[in-house]
Amino acid sequence: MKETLLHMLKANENEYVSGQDISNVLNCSRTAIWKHVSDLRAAGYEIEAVQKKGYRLLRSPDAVTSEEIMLRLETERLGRKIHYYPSLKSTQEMAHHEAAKADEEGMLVVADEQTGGRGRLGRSWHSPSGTGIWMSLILKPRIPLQKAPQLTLLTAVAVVRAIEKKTGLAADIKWPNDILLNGKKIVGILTELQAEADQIHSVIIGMGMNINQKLEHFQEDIRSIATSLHIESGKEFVRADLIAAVMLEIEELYDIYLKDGFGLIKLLWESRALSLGRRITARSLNGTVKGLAKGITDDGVLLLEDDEGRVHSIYSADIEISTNE
Ligand code: BTX
Repeated sequence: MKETLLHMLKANENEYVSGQDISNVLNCSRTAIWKHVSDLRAAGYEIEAVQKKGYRLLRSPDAVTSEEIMLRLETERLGRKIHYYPSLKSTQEMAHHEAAKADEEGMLVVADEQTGGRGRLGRSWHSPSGTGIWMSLILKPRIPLQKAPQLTLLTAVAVVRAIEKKTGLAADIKWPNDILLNGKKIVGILTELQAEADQIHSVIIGMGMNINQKLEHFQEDIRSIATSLHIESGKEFVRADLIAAVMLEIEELYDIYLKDGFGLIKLLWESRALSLGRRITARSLNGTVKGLAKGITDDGVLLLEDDEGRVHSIYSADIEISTNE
């Protein structure tokens, strides 16, 4: 209901929408309308109410609420069910909880702020309120366990394409899950699984996107490695617009992936990858390997040729790209 009201106000921006029209569409009383208007005001919308004229929307906040995303969403399946939280420890943690209960895929968990955002290997992800996009998408593909990393690469391509469409900025992908702008991290992707034996039950794709942060929003320890769309362009972006664009890109690529496999996604990924053909250092729990990044396999595994000509399959690691070679 609140969503329909917002839709009506936005469709008639700068004009009054009469209480009678609203109550006809929503099929509710004037008191109920007033309650919805109060809720929207509490969420940051400036709505003018004038007797005999009706309601007029003056300003919308840069919110990542379900209503703001839904207004912009063009997907068929993904993101059609949204759980929004003003503040949450981690959308990833909440999505795990939801994924275990749901049979359908496509649910999106979004938070305006995360107090315990997670990166890989127990690292933390800085997620201040009102600035970035912190969200987790639940997918339920029928694919074998070892193919799950392909979805991280698919997501990286989708996010890069969405950023380019909405901002004109061309970001690069650093295997496996970082998206960089001018060499600094703008997006982190965390893919986690719920599986039984060899069967995937759910894939939970966490995305942390730095959008409107200024440099001082970042903690000192990451200022030299992190950036935001605002820092790189000087502009401010509507976060819900970017969320809708990311959902659309993921859905398009995911449909291709389910129908035709990883082939096209792999090509798209390779065309955006920073590390291929470069000398890199891969650090993982199993040790450090240095060498030439030869490519990725059809499962999304990185192939690294060391100085003795041996090719290593790297499943998970932090990559450092040599700058002088
Ligand atoms: P990662 O382990 O590759 O990166 C984590 C590292 O990135 C940190 O150790 C820190 O150095 C740096 N870092 C932390 N916060 C930021 C930031 N805001 N911008 C740039 N660099 C940063 C990458 O992990 C995967 C991150 C996924 C985050 C999403 S947010 C929604 C979902 N919920 C959740 O708890 N995690 C995911």
